[in-house]
Amino acid sequence: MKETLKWWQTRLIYQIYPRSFMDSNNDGIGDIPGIISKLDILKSLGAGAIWLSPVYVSPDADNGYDIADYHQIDKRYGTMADMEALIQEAAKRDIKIIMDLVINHTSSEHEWFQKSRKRIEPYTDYYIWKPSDEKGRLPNNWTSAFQGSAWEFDDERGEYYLHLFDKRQPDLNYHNPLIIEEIKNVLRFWLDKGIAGFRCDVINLIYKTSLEDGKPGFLRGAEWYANQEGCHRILQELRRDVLDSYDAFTVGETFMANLEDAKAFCNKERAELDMVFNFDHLQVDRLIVKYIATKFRARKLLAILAKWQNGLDWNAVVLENHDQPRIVSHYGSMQDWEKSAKLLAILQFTLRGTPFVYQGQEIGMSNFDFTDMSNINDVESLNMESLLKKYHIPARLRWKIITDASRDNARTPLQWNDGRNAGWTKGSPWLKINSNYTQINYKNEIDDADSVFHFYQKMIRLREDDEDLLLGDFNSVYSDKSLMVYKRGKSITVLLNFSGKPAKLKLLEPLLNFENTQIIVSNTGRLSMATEIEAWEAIVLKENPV
Ligand code: TEU
Ligand code: CA
Repeated sequence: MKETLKWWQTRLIYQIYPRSFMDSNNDGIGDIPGIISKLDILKSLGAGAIWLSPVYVSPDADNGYDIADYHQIDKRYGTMADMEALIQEAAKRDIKIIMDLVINHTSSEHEWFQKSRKRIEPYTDYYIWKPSDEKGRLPNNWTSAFQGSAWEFDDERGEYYLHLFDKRQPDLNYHNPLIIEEIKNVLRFWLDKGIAGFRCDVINLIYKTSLEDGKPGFLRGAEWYANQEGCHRILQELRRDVLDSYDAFTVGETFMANLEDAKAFCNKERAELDMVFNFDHLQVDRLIVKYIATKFRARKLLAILAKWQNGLDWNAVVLENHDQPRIVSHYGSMQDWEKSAKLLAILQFTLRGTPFVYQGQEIGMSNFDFTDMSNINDVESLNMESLLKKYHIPARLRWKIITDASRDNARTPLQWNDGRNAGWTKGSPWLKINSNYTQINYKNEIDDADSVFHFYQKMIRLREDDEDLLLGDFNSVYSDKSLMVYKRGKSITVLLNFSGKPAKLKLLEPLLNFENTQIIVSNTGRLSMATEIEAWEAIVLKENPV
C-alpha cells in the first residue's frame, strides 16, 4: 500500500515565510542564503519538502503576495543564483521546493498593469476594468477581503479596476486567453529550474463569471467569483498543458470552498489540483468572521475534522500558516505551553493527509506580544483599523479585535537562540521579535531531548512509519466540551484533552477497550491507562498485533 503513495503523501511539507525565517546579511529582512544556512536543521526535523512563500520582486503591499515580476527574485531575498543554490542544496538533502503561485492578482506595479492602465496593447484587457456610469457609481457592490469596496478608480485610465484584496493587488482577467498563456510561461519557467510544484494562492477565486451585484453578506460578490466552472476549466488546462509534463504537485489555497467544491478540485479524473487547504477546523472558536470570538469546543472541532477527513480521500493537514494565529496560542494554552504544544502535534500527525508545518510551529512559537499599532505591519490589520475607526469603535475594542486576529501573530522572526534579536539578525528586524524568545527558541529545544522540537521530530517519523497513521481511515469515537477521541485504521486510538482540567474516562469505557493495547506516544510520559486523563494530556494507543 505504502509503496503506491506519491512523495507528497508521505513527506512533511515545511512552510517558510522568507521574510521572517533567517537574516543572513543583517539588513533586518530574512533571505534565501539564510534559508540555505538552516537546511540541515530542517532535514533533521523531518522536512521532505519546503513551500516557500513568495520571493519574487514585490513592492510589499502584502509582503510578496503582490508580485511585480514573476521571473525575478526580489533583491532583498537574494539573487536568482541564490535561488538556484537553494534548489540544489535542498535536492542534495532530498528536500523538494514548492513555490507560491499568486495568480489571482499581480502588484499594481507589475509592467502588465502599468501598460494596461495606459491601454497599451496587448495589455489593455489583462485586468478587470469597468467605466463608471454617468453618476460616477461603483461598477457593483462587491467587497474586498481587505475591507471596503473591491473597486478602485484609476485616474490614468479613467476607469475602475477590480481588486479582491488590497487596491495595490489588481485582479487579472481570466476571460483573456493571453493571461492563461502568460501563466503557463511562469509555470514552465520555475519547473524548468527544478522545483517540484506550487502552492496556489486563492486559486478558487481566479475566474469571475459575471460582474453582477452580490447578495448581501460579509464578502459580497463571492457567488460570482468563488469556485466557478471557469476556474475548474482553467486548472484542467494548466494541468494538461504544463504541470503533467513535469509531474508537478499542486496544493490549492481554496478559501471559501465547501466540501463539494473541494471534492471537485481534488477529483483524480478531473485532473485539477492534488489537494486543497481548508480552514474550517481553525474557525471553531469564531463566529462567521475571524474577528468575532466564541468558545472553543472539542465537540465542534471533531465534527469538522471528521467531515473533511471522511469527505476527501486525501487532506492537506494544516494548523498554522502565515495568515493564521499560532496554534498553541489559539487552541492550546500558554499556561500549559509545552504540554498543549505537544498535544497539538499529536493532533496534527494522527490525522490522515499531508502535514504542513509552518516555521516556528515546531518549537511552539506563540502569538505576538504587540504593545501598540506601531508594532503592526499586516495590511489586513491596518485596513481593519481604519475601517473600525471610521465606525467610531473605541480604541480598546479595536485593539482587542486586531491583536487577536492579526496575521502578524505568525509573522514575527523565527527564534533561533536566546542571544540578541533571537540570533535572527544583527540589524533591526522588520517586525518585532516576540519577547519570549529567551525561553522559546531553537537552541534551547535542540539541547533538550524532551522539547517540543524533538516531539515534532518524533511524531513526523511515527506517522511515516505506521501504516495506520499514514493510510488508515478516520473514525470519531467520542467528544464533549474538551475531550476528543478518534481511531485511525484498525489499530490506532487517539485521546486528546483540550483543557486545563483533568477528565474522567469512565464514560468512555463502554466505547473503548484498552486491553491488548500499548501507549505508543503521550505528552506526559504515561505508561499505562487509568480512569483519568490529565489536563492537556494526549495519548496515542496502538493495538498489539494478534
Ligand atoms: O490568503 C487569502 C486569504 O484567504 C487570506 O488573506 C484571508 O483573506 C485572510 O487571512 C482572512 O483573514 C492568501 C495569502 O495566504 C495571503 O497572505 C494573501 O494576503 C492573500 O492570499 C492575497 O494574496
Ligand atoms: Ca537579509
